[in-house]
Amino acid sequence: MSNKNLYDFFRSRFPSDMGKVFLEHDRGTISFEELDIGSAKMVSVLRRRSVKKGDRVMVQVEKSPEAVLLYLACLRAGAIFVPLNTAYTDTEVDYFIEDAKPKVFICDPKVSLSGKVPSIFTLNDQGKGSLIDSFNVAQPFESLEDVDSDEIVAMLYTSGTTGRSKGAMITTENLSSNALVLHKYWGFETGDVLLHALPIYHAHGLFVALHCALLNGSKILFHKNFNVDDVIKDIPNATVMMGVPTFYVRLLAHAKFNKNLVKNMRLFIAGSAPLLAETFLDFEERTSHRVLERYGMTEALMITSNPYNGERIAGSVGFPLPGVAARIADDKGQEISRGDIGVLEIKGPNVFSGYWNMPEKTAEEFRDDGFFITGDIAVMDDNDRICIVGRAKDMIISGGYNVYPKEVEICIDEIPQVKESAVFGVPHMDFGEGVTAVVVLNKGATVDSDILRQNLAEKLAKFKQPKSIYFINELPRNTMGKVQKNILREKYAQAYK
Ligand code: MCA
Ligand code: AMP
Repeated sequence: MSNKNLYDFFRSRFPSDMGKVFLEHDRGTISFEELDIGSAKMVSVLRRRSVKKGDRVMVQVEKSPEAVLLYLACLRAGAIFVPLNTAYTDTEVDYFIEDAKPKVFICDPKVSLSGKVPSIFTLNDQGKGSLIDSFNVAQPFESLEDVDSDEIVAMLYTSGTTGRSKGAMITTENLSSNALVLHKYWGFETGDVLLHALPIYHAHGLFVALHCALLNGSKILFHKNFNVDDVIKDIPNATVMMGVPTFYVRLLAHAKFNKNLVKNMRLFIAGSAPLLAETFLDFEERTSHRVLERYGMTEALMITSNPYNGERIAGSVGFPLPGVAARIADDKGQEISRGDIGVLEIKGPNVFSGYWNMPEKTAEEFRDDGFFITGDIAVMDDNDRICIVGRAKDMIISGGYNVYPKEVEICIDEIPQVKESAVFGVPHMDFGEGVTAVVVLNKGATVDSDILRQNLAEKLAKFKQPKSIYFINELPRNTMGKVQKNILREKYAQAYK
C-alpha cells in the first residue's frame, strides 16, 4: 500500500460515481460520498475532544452506520480504534478503560460507567446521542494524518488463558495486506453486494467484511444483527455473505431457505469457529453451494482459506493465504512431519505487533524466528492444506465468541459458598459449543444456581455465562492434581442434545 493513511487507501478504490450506495440500513442509505464527508465530520468531532494521532478511542456501541463513520474517522485521524463487545458488563469495561486509557469513550446512553474516562460521548443504534449532536454541527476535517505501515490503528481485546484480557495491537499493514489478499482470493467482482449481519466490534465483521466491501466499492446490506427472518428476506439482494457457523445452522433450520432463494448468491463464507462437516454437507445439499471456510484470529486476521476456484473440503480450513507462512510445530517450535498433529505457527504481514502493555506476554507467543504460536492444533498435508483439529489453549467458542474457562472459573470461585469449579465446552446445536460449569461447594454450604447466575451476570458478558451449571462433590483430577476436563466433556456431552 503506497498511501500514508489506510482510509485514503480505501478511498482510492471507491467507485467513480460517489453517489452510489455503500450502506443500506434500517433507517435509509449512505452513499460513498456521504461516507467520505461523514467520516471527515466525525474527525472534527473527535478533534474537538482533543483526540490526536495515537490516542485510543474506545467504543462500546450497538451496530449502526454512525459507528462505521466513527471507525473510518479514527483511521483518518490516526487514532487507535478500540471496539468493545456490547455484551461486556461494567466490571469488564472498567478493566479495558484502565488498561487502554482512552481519550474518549463512546457508549450507549444507557451504559453507566464508574467514571474513569476523561470524556464520554453517547451513540445508540438509532444514531442518536451526544456524538451525533456534535456531528450534526461539525464541519468536515479533510486532511488525513500520515500513518506508517507499522503504526497501530486498532486494538481489539481478546481474552486469555490466565483470565486477563489482552489488547491486540493491529497495524495499518496488517489490515491493508489482509484486505488486499482476501479481496483477490475470494474473487470479489463488480456488482458484488455483501450481506453484513455480523457485529462490528470484532475482526470478522469490522475488518474482514467491511474492508472487502470498501476495496471493492461494493454495497453492503447492513443488518443490525443476525435475525434469520431478516436475512432470509435480504439474501436475494446479495451476492456474498460472511458469517459464523451459527448463521448457517440457523439458515438451514429455516423452512424458507432453499436453492431458489440463494440463486443470486456467489459466495457464502464461514469462520471464527469450526464449521461442522454436517452443516457443510447439509448446506450443499440444500443450496448446491459449498460454504467457503476460512480460519483466522484477532491477532493475525485471516490466516488460511479454502480456495474460491479449487476444492472446498468439509473439515478443512484450506491453505495459508498468499504471503502467510505456516508450519505445524512441536512444543519447541520445531516443524514436524506433514500429516502429524502439532501446533500451528504462522508468520506474515497479517500478524499483529503485540499485546498492549504486555511485552512479556507478547514475547511468550512468538518464536525467535518471528513465528506466532496460534495455540490451535492442526495438521497440514503435503499440499499445504490445513485442518484445525483442536486447541492447545483452554478456550471455548460459542457462536463465534471466545470464552476462556479460566475467566469464568475465577468469577465462580469468588462466590463465598464455592470451593472450586471447572468450566468447559460441550457440543451445542446452535452455538457450536455451550459453556458449561461444574461447581463444588464448601462443606455444608448451599447455594441456588439462580443466585450463582445472578452473581455471574454482574461480572460476565452474557455469552460467557454458563448455559448449564451442575453441582458435584469433587472435580476429577489426575495424579498431578490437574482437573481432567476431558472426563467432564465426555460426561456432559449430551447436555444440549
Ligand atoms: C448471544 N448469546 C449467546 C451468544 N450470542 N450465548 C452464547 N454464545 C453466543 N455467541 C446469548 C444471548 O444473550 C441470549 O441470552 C441467548 O444467548 C440467545 O440469544 P440469541 O438471540 O440466540 O442470540 P443472538 O443475538 O441471535 O446471537 C447469536 C449470534 C451472535 C448471532 C451467533 O452471537 C453473533 O453474531 N455471533 C458472531 C460472533 C462474531 O462475530 N465472532 C467473530 C470474532 P438470553 O436469551 O438468556 O437473553 S472474530 C474471530 O473470531 C476471528 C478473527 C475470526 O476468525 O473471525
Ligand atoms: P478470536 O480470538 O476471537 O479471534 O478467535 C480466534 C480463534 O477462533 C482461533 O484461534 C481458532 O481457535 C478459532 N477459529 C477461527 N476460525 C476457525 C475455523 N474456521 N475453524 C476452527 N477454528 C476457528
